[in-house]
Amino acid sequence: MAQFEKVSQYSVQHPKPTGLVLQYGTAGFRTHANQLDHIMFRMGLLAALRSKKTKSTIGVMVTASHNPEEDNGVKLIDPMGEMVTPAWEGHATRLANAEQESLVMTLKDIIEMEAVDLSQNASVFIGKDTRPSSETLSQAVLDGVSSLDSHAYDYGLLTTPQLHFMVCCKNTQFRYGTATVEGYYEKLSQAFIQLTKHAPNRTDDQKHLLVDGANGIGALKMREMEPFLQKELKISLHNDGSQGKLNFLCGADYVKVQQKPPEGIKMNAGERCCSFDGDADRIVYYFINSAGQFHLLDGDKIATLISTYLKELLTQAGLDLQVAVVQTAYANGSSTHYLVETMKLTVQCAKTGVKHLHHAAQEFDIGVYFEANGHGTILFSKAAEGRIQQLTVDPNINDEKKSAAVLLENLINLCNQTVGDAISDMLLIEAVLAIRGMTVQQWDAIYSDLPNRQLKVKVADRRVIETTDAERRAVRPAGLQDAIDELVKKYQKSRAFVRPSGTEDVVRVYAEADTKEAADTLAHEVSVAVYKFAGGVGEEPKPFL
Ligand code: 16G
Ligand code: MG
Repeated sequence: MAQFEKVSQYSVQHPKPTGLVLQYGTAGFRTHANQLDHIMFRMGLLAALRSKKTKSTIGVMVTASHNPEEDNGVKLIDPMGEMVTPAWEGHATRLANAEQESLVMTLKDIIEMEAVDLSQNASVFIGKDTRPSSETLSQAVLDGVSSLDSHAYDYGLLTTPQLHFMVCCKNTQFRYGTATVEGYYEKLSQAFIQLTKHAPNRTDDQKHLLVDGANGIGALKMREMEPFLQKELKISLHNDGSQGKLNFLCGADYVKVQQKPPEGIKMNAGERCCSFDGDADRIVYYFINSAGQFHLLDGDKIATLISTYLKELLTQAGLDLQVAVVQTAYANGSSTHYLVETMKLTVQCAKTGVKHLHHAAQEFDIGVYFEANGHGTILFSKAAEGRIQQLTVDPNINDEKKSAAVLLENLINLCNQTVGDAISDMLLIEAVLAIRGMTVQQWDAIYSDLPNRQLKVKVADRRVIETTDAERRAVRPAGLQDAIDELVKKYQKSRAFVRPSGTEDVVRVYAEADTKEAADTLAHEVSVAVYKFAGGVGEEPKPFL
C-alpha cells in the first residue's frame, strides 16, 4: 500500500535508537529531548489514526511542563479537549517501542484492533512550548501526520491548555469558542471584564498582580493577552524568558516544592503573586507577610476559594445544583475538613493525575477539581449550564437571582473546561477576590494548613507497592500498611500514605500532623517502613533535620 511506503520512507528520517524503551506515562512521554525524535514522528502517526477513528480533530502538544529545559515530551489530546483515552495510551507505548523494522507492522496492528478506516479524513492540531528542542520535535510530529496523508495545523507556540481549548472549539463546531489564540483571549477576557463590573471602584493596588512566568510559554501568552484585559488587571510580569532559563529557580513547581518565592521577583509585604509552570497548566499563589514569612496558597486553597463562591452564588440564584470538590490524597487535611465540615460540600478523593480528577469531576453538576500542586479547573455539566442560562433570561425572577445567574454564566465562560489552565485559573481567582473584596491574606486565613512533609524512597522495584482507596492505603507488600497505621497512631491529626511515582523511579511518602516536628518525624518513620518492607536500595533513610 502506497500509504505505508510513505510511512517507511519518512520513518527512516526519524530512526528509533535500538533498544530504547519509553512509556506513555501520567502526562505522556517525557525524557531528555535528544531521545524523542522518533517518538514525535510516531505520535504524529498515532494522532492521525485517532483522528480517523474518532472522525474528529486530535491535538498533539510538544512540552515537558515543569521539567528542566533539556527535557521535552509529548501528549495527545482527545476530541473534547480531554487527555487521550487509556486504551490509546497503550497503543502509544507499543508504537513508540516498536523497533524500526516492525514499525509498519505495529501500526497495522493498531489499525486492525481499532478498526480504523484509513480512507477517513484526519485532522491534527499541533502546539509547542518555548524549549529550544520543541522546534524540530514538532516538525517530526508534522512529518508523522503527513506520512499518513492527513491534515495538520501547526499553531506554533501555545500553552498546553490553549491547545486543549482549540481542539474542543473545533470539535464542537465552535460552540465552545473560536479556535484561534485571539478567540481564546477574547472569550476569557470578556468574561473577566463582565465579572469585574461587579467589583467597582477597585484601586490600582487591588488590580495589581505579580506573575512569575517560569521563563516559559505562559509569560509570552500573558503578554499577548494583556491588551484584551483592558487594564482591569495590572500585571507585573517576571521571569518572562528574556534572561533566565525555563523552570530554573522559578515556576509553580519550584515554589510549591521549595515552599519559597521564585528568584527574579521582588515582593513587597502583602503583595499578591502567582507562578505558572513551564507549559502554563498549573498555578500557585503566594505572598510574604510583614514579618517576612512566606505563605503559599496552593491548589487546595484555590479549590476552597472557588467552590465556596460557587455555592454562595447557587444559593443566591436559588439553584439546587450540587457542587463537589475532587482532590487527591495530597490535599491538606485541613482543606478537606473545612470543605466537608464547614462548607458542607461533597468531597471526593481521586488518584493522582489529571485524567483521574477530571473523570471524577464529570460526575457532578459542578465539579471543582484541583491537585495540591496547582493543576485544576471547574467542570459544569450540560444540564447545569442549561439551567444557569435559562435563569439569566427568565423574566419572572428577582434582581438578586438574576445577578447571581449572570455571574455564574460569566464564570462558566471564564473557565477552561478542557483541562487545568494557569491563565484561566488566575483570572478566575482575581475575579472572585475582586467581587468579594477579599485580600490574599483573608483568603489564606480561611483555614490553616496542617504541617506536612513529602519524601522519596529508592526501592529496587517500585511496582511492588500496590495501593487502593485512591492511593490512601497500600495493599502490598504485606505488612507495610499495618506498620504505617501503627506509626500514624502515635501523632495527633496525623495521616500518612505511600505510592509509587508515575513520573520518577521512586516511592513517594506523604505525612501530615499537628506540628512540623511530628509531620517530619512521621514522614521519616514511614520512609523507613517503606525501605524495610518494599526493598529499599542504598542507605536507610535518615531522620529529617
Ligand atoms: C503528572 C500529572 C500531574 C501529577 C504528577 C504526579 C498530568 C497532566 N500531570 O505531572 O497531574 O500530579 O504527574 O507525579 O496528569 P508523580 O506520580 O511522580 O507523583
Ligand atoms: Mg504543566
